[in-house]
Amino acid sequence: MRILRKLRLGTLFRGLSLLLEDVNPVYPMLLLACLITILFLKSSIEEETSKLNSRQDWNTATDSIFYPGCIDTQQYLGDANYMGQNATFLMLARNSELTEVLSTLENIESHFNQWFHYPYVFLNDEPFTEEFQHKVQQLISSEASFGILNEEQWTLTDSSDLDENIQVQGDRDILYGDNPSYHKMCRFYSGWFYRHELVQQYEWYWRLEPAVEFYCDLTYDPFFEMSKAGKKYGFTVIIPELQETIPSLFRSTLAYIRENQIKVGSLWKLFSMDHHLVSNLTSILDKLINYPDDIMDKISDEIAIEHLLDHGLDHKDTTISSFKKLLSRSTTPAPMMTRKYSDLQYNLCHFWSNFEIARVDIFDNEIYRGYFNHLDQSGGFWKERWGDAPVHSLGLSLTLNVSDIHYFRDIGYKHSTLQHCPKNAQGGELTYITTSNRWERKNEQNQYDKGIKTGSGCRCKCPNSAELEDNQSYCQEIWLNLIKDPHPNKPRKPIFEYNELKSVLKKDFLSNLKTS
Ligand SMILES: Nc1nc2c(ncn2[C@@H]2O[C@H](COP(=O)(O)OP(=O)(O)OP(=O)(O)O)[C@@H](O)[C@H]2O)c(=O)[nH]1
Ligand SMILES: *[C@@H]1O[C@H](CO)[C@@H](O)[C@H](O)[C@H]1NC(C)=O
Ligand SMILES: *[C@@H]1O[C@H](CO)[C@@H](O)[C@H](O)[C@H]1NC(C)=O
Ligand SMILES: *[C@@H]1O[C@H](CO)[C@@H](O)[C@H](O)[C@H]1NC(C)=O
Ligand SMILES: *[C@@H]1O[C@H](CO)[C@@H](O)[C@H](O)[C@H]1NC(C)=O
Ligand SMILES: [Mg+2]
Repeated sequence: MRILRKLRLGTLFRGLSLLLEDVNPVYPMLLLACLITILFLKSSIEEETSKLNSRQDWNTATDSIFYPGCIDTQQYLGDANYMGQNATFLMLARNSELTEVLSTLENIESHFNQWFHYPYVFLNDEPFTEEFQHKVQQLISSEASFGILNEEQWTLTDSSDLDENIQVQGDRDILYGDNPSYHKMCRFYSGWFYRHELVQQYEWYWRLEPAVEFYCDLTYDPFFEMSKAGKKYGFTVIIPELQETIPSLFRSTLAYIRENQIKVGSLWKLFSMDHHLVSNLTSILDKLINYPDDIMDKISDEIAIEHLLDHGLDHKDTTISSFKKLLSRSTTPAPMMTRKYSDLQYNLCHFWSNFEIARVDIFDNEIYRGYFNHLDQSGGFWKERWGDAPVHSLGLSLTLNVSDIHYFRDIGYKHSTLQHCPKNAQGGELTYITTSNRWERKNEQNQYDKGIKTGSGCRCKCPNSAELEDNQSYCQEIWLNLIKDPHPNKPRKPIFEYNELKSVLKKDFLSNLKTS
């Protein structure tokens, strides 16, 4: 390819030189320089593109894509080993959101459910109108049930300072903080959805919201594949929460763990930052060392200061530098770690819970229910604006391991302004076969993105706007490191022992002293 390009360039250049024979020979040279620059820029852009996160292979032994690209759904459904699961879609919605609800349903039916016919559960804090129920039923290829939430499930507290607390959150511009129904929605999804009688009839659910979009076809059954792989919770987006919405959520979580002596799962590592990096530290160093970058710096300082105190001042540069370290330590207060509790801190990461494919029983158990009750009693659902997403993530990490979680990387999904849309799998685009003329795709509707070798998507059509995987938070990085870890369930341990590390660093210090 490269050689061909060069050959063509050579011909072009010779052609141009003939044309420009009478012209100052500098011009063709300039032209050539321009062309070379353009080619160079093009290839360096190509190289940058190939480094993008979204173009990497993320499959590991702990979590990988079920089927990259499309599969033959009719053959899949006919396989003797295939079993439809005891599963439903679940959506909480208002009557006023009918248009947005129908838009979600069109999306999920055309991209998935026209082949699988899973039922739907719709929930609302007031009765659904006839029109709502009728229009929904007309659109879907399966059954729908419509439920109402009771008083207990859709409430906050009868405390007299409820309004004031909500208003203060508004004054402080906390996102949705001054919206009581938003608080109720978060509380409902945190602790009640799985107890609703309609949801109790199923083993699995797929949560949907009004006005979400799916960009690819899903030609296999995610419930069945999760079940086969022993997965319990699936997500499409992991991002950090806004700290102001959850100031005391983590402290409350730690209290629950302590009071009930819970042995957390390895999923806990995805959400908690451990500041206990070196064991057996002195109490001063324990305050000074909080992040990996602090370790070598602070212990080297300690060695220099100790040496100075033992040997006194002389006029050597190293002694002066040690003296400066002592001075700096005595005049700099230890950093304030306002969000650190017993060496742990919530890193704010959470699975974005507006999309979930999960088992009902990971919530419907004693530990999770106890956790929700504990949180509910602390008042955080109205005194603060705890979202159901961080509550689900932290709550599930009490019992689940990293290996119980599946990243649905191949599901292209958009909610509000954020989206994840996968690259198609190269050569994995089977012909789209619809089961109803309603979902027929004509002409350009039936044209999809070009695939790449590491792609996972089936017949995706991605928008041009920002891809989350390429503009991601540290949360994605932590997830990747955990699934790459060959022993993700091993408990986290401090990286170093203080005395060992100190003796190594002290040798360095002394040998530098000799040479200086
Ligand atoms: N029935 C009912 N549903 C609600 C209520 N508040 C929220 N919901 C539903 O809960 C889901 C999430 O609520 P939203 O207010 O859209 O929250 P969000 O999606 O995080 O925020 P946006 O990005 O602003 O849409 C949606 O399915 C809503 O339809 C309510 O008061 N009654
Ligand atoms: C589905 O699961 C629910 C909850 O576990 C159970 O009560 C119900 O009997 C199951 N239904 C079928 C058809 O297996
Ligand atoms: C902790 O430090 C003390 C002295 O500072 C040392 O005697 C002891 O062996 C250390 N403990 C461990 C586990 O290394
Ligand atoms: C998580 O892993 C630990 C250690 O391997 C294991 O004992 C435990 O049963 C696992 N938990 C779940 C929910 O699978
Ligand atoms: C990354 O996200 C930020 C904020 O969400 C946005 O302003 C920026 O344009 C995005 N960059 C890319 C390359 O998508
Ligand atoms: Mg919404």
